[in-house]
Amino acid sequence: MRSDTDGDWLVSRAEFDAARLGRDPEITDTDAAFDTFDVNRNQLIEVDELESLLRTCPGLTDESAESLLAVADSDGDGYLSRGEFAALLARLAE
Ligand SMILES: [Ca+2]
Ligand SMILES: [Ca+2]
Repeated sequence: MRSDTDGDWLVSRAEFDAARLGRDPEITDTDAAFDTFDVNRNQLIEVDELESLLRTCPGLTDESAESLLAVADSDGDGYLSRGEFAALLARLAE
């Protein structure tokens, strides 16, 4: 049963990642964008990194990095996780 517990955790983790990331058909691009703009490699997009994204893609939105971060940061920790970043890009792409 102990190995079942381990197996369940691994499956849950994989399913979680798939559910979170896999439903966006542009996830490969979003993932690549996240890695590109996560300059300090902390797996979070902070406001400085969001600003550089907006400078790189000036036609993306008129909103400031601060206001985009405030809207997209759904768990309120002040950073964009991979999932929050993907959701933001999906929204901007509409
Ligand atoms: Ca970062
Ligand atoms: Ca967040």
